[in-house]
Amino acid sequence: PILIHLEDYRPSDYLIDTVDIDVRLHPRETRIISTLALRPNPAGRPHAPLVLDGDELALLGLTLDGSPLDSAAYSATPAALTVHEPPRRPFALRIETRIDPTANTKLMGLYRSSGVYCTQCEADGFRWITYFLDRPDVMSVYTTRIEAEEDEAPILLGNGNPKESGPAGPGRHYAVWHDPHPKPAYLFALVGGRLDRVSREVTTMDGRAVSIAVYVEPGKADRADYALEAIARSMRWDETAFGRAYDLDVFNVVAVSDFNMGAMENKGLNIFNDKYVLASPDTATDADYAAIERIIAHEYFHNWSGNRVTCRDWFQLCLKEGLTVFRDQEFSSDMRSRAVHRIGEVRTLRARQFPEDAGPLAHPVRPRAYAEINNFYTATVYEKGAEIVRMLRTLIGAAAFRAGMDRYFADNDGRAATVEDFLAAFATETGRDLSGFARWYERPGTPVVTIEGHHDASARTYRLRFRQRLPGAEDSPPLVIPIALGLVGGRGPIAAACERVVGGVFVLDRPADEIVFTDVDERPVPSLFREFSAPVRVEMVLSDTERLTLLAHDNDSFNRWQAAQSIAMRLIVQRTKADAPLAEDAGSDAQAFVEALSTFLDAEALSDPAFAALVLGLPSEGDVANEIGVDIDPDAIHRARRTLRRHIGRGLRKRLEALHAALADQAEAAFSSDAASAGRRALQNATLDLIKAADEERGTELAVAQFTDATNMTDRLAALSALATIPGEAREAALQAFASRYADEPLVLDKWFGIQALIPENDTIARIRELQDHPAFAMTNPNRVRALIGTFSTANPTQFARSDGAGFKLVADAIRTIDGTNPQLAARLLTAFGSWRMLEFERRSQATATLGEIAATPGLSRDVADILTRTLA
Ligand code: HT7
Ligand code: ZN
Repeated sequence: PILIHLEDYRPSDYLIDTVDIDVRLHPRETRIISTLALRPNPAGRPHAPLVLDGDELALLGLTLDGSPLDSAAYSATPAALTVHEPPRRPFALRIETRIDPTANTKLMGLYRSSGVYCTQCEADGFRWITYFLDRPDVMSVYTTRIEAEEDEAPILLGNGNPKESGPAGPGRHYAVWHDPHPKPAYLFALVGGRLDRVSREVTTMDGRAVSIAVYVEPGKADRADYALEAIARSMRWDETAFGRAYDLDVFNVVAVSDFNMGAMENKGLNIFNDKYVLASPDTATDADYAAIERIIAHEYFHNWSGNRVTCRDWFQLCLKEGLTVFRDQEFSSDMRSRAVHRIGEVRTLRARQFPEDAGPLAHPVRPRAYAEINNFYTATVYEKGAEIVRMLRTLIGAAAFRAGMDRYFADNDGRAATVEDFLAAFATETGRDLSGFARWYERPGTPVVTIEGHHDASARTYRLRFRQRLPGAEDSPPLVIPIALGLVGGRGPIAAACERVVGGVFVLDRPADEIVFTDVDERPVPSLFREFSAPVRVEMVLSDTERLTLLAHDNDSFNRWQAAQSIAMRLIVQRTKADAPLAEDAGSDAQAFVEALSTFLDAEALSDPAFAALVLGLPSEGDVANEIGVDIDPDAIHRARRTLRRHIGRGLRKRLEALHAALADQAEAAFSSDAASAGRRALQNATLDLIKAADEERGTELAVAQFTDATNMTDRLAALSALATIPGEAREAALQAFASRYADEPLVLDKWFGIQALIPENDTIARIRELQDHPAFAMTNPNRVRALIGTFSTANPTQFARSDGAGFKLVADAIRTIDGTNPQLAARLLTAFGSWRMLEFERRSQATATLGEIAATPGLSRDVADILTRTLA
């Protein structure tokens, strides 16, 4: 594959000050006339040819300053338009192209989703619409004229503010939009279609009236209110938390049903996957509401971190994505429970980013080379990128962080910036040298921090020794690791002094270091990496008793949860390795844990149900596989986890029943999506799950009742999930009832596809093959594919990694089919094979054979070929 290297970056030879783009929408023959005000870039090469990017384009017309160009003066291919000797002064190029939006199944560039014209230009989709300098450091002021049949597309939306609109010949109309803020082409967007709308006014902190609106498919406006209010909350929060106000007269969000990712932050015109817009109590779970709020906020926050300050090149992707994830995390924490939210973030990081960093697709947060940029929208760039920003704040403190952010925005407004520009703002603000810290952007892999503690009773000291290493890169210079910590005793946190701990944080910036606390009378338990202060693996030998001290007495909620997880992990790993039959496991080693959970539930379940639900949740099968790391047998992990759940369920049985009943009684008559109500439902459903683990019959009884009586999707779906793992009539009847009730609701049927994809039984593969023929399923719709095939490959390890290879084959077949229509989607599905080397020999051999078969497929896309080459390397 041809690699693009960061070190080869050079400024564009030409700049484009303004773009006037005229788009005449037509299902098959959309015409685009784009007029570019070009000039040589003083920082570029003099006398360079002008090479504009294209992809599968046909040139219909070309003029320079109003005159047609001589055919010898330029050359045009589907992939590039080259003007050999352009003028050495500003000049205007008028380019006419024609495209077929209906045939566009890649969902990049201009395409149609359920008849609605929409665009997706990040990372390099604009070149599918017209020839352009399609790189983020070329920033232009855009005016967009959109013309369409009035019947087909009564709504016409563009970037920026609406300027004029009116009739354009019989049955046709047009609208002109102008965006005064210079932007790169990847933020260009337009929409044309028949859409319903909800809207309201907001006033910014500087007194600007802004009309915010959400556009959805006809008939779905009643499900758009939550998203609309989430926009208003996001705007307010960015003003308060970061001093950032909105900068246009309108802010529009459009929901479409065919979309490759979650959403896109186009300037003033965010386009969303409808999964992250539409919500009603009957169709959306609490997790859906939280995701909608988060993604609405994320895309809105890009208005500053991404749009006003954009990226110089795609190697700097984390500059906008990591920072914006950090911002959306902080927003969600402020809207909901901070501790509960942080635990959720860390679970995602460990489930998605840690394995990526440990496998063949590992890359630095700022990659140095890529073959296909669309394959670098990864957990590493997004989630680890956000952790780096979080560590920076921990290192310099909240006030300096805010001042640094202000400086970053001020110094880089209207610019295409780099990671160096970002760090420079904080270095200047604090006077600190951040060059050591910058290594986080360059080093792939999850660091391991090993810690030993020693209490000297006579000296009344407690010594902590730290060592850090980066597996596979042991000789690399140390990272700067902020460790938030404290000491905990049998009655709670211990106030002990240590001069190297400032504001509760010790900074480990050497390969090894040690710190000493004084005035420590009792032997303490260290509470380390509070709030998960750095994205590392921690190795420290602690007994279950010590961990239970943390669960009971730490004042850091994250570490209380972590203590319970660590014990559960040890118990599952031990059972996996022993792999004793269910009947032989008496569970005596789990007794203390079960008792501690019981005490915990009595004391806290009803005061913080959301947190209690997390403490009751065991590490997933994937978490356990990642912990063990080699020779994985997913069946053994599944059995071990099920056995432990059964012990816990049996040990807590009475309490669980009582809690389930009490929580069901507390349910409000009218549904509320707020965090308190969601927490109550989370705990109720966690108790149901454990009751089922202890006693399938009782679990079925409770689940059937809950399924029938549920007044919201969270409870209905939790009941269905509980039933889905118990073979029999009750399961099939509930699945059938659910499918009939939601036959006309594609997004809800996705949940139904997903639940069946998760069934850990041998028949699941046959079930999935059958579901692929279900009228509601389509290989061309990314949501459907992710719900059925994606859920199977990422969350059903026993069936995906079956030793006969049937699971791998199912997914490989889907990848090959999808690659012909939507390479981005196919490549994402393929990343499920990223952990194949962890598997035991037989499964590993099956994975190699399947990957080999994919590799032998003729005409693979660059997207899939890139992931495949790296997965097999
Ligand atoms: N900035 C966006 C990333 C993106 C994307 C979105 C939709 C379809 C294709 C895409 N390629 C890249 C979304 C975000 O992270 O905010
Ligand atoms: Zn983003």
